[in-house]
Amino acid sequence: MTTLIPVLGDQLCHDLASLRGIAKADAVVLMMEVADETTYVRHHKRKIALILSAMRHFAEELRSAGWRVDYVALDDAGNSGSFTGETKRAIERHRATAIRIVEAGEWRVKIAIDGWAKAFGVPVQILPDDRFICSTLEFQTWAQARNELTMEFFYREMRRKTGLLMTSDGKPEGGQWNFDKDNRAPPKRGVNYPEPMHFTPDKITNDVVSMVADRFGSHFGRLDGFALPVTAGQARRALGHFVRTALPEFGTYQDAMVTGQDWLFHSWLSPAINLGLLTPLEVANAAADPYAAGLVPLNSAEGFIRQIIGWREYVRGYYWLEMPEVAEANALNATRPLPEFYWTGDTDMVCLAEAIRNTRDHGYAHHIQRLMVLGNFAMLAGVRPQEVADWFLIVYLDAYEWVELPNVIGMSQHADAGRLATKPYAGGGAYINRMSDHCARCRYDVKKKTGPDACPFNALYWDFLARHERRFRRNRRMVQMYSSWDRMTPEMRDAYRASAAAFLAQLEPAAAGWAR
Ligand code: FAD
Ligand code: DLZ
Ligand code: SF4
Repeated sequence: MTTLIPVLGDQLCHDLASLRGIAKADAVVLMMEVADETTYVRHHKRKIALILSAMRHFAEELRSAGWRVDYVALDDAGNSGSFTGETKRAIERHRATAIRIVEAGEWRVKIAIDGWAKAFGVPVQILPDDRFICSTLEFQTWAQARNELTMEFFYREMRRKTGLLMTSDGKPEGGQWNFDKDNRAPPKRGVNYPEPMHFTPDKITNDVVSMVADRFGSHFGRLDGFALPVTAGQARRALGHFVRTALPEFGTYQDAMVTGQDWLFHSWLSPAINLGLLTPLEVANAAADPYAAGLVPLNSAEGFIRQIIGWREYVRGYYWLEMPEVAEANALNATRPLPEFYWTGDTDMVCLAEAIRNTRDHGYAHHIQRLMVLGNFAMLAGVRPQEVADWFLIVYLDAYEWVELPNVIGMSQHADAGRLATKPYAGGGAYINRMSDHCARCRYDVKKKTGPDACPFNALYWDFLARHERRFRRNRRMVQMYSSWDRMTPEMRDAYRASAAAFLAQLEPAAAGWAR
């Protein structure tokens, strides 16, 4: 009697639910490199290399721990190219009598797995993914009791549940749940930004990198200089390094953007967490402990922990609550194709060019670059949200649909009609100027309102508000913006709209077929 335990590429955790409570002698762990997953969108080259290298390392570790592991490599003869095809072949190879698997992170894969019991004629046990702090069922129960899915209230529940940053009498540390108001400092001159920890690639990684260069050479992104953590041990070292070198300033500069500084005080841990190399609880604890020891200020510890046990858990709950409809949501009826410069970085807008350079070089841009530069521009320009979502899914090393889609469709494009965020994250040049040093280097003038030399974000911002006036005028969080619009002369309003139209008319659309 052999149980087959498929472990998917983002389930690289030794404490995975499917690996617990079963005798190693009765099981075969199946890991599959498959063409379907490497190409369902044309992922960044570095992302494919990261995932396959981490999978190969994990398989080695499982073998060392005494598991029988059947590892199917991408180039193996007979590889069918799909999870379903490879699982079927493995059942036959091992005469497996049962399958045990942790629920998939993405809808597409869940639907495939749901069909396995019938297709293969063996029992399939699908276990909840308890690496998350909040189960999908718990989130559904929480959501059903509310009209609005306010992240802040969800986050408080997670603080209570985990006890993180809570006093012994059940109050939040520092008397407040959220210290975001202390976390909006613009960049200062003379700040020393730490580098993330680099890991020299070993033979496994070098082999994968060569294979990716050969096979996926036409995909977006740079592959040279690969130095990411690919094992849990390395990821833990990277976490320790972040806590020591960057966490104390994380909160203060969380929203800042600086030309040439690709990480600032951010952790760059999302790829490792999303792969399963680190659990969210161990990451959150690693920030709470130095706070308790007086080594990290509360605004930083709280700001960081909120991202992990608040936002990350919240978007995952939202994904499973709202799928599959949310993938097609387009509340603002945006139809413009993605501009070509999202692929080339060839734009005079320094804020966008910088974010795209960082994305091409590392498969990374930090949250404010994603939200207030790349996402904001796409929303103001009226780019079709599904194209925006495909782009984000392709280019970021941490992008899996469960986390990418809510952030794009809900948070950044407002395409879900405000289910995730009651107000669109729209901003003009003034916001980017306040939070970055980009505008001083830009050929556009951030202070100019209209005309060919004016910062395009300014006219696009007002044009967006004008285009969607019927939807947003009554939004109580946008009253101030519409009263500013109302105070403008009709000539000024016309000038904004004409400037936006002229800018949008010269945008070159990306060549067809870029996503798949
Ligand atoms: P830090 O700033 O150091 O934050 C710490 C951790 O908090 C991150 O590692 C991450 O695990 C978590 N986190 C922070 N914000 C979020 C969030 N909004 N949602 C989920 N987790 C969060 N994150 C992804 O992991 N994958 C994505 O595909 C992704 N797509 C995004 C798309 C858009 C349009 C936006 C606005 C945000 C997106 N995010 C995504 C969230 C966030 O930008 C990244 O998690 C973060 O930039 C990762 O870098 P870091 O590890 O340095 O994060
Ligand atoms: C993203 C990705 C890629 C590029 N390749 C693989 C792969 O070959 N094998 C695998 O198991 N997983 C891969 N992944 C991650 C999967 O897309 C992810 O594990 C599932 O979609 C479930 O979220
Ligand atoms: Fe971006 Fe406008 Fe500033 Fe240029 S001036 S960097 S386009 S915000």
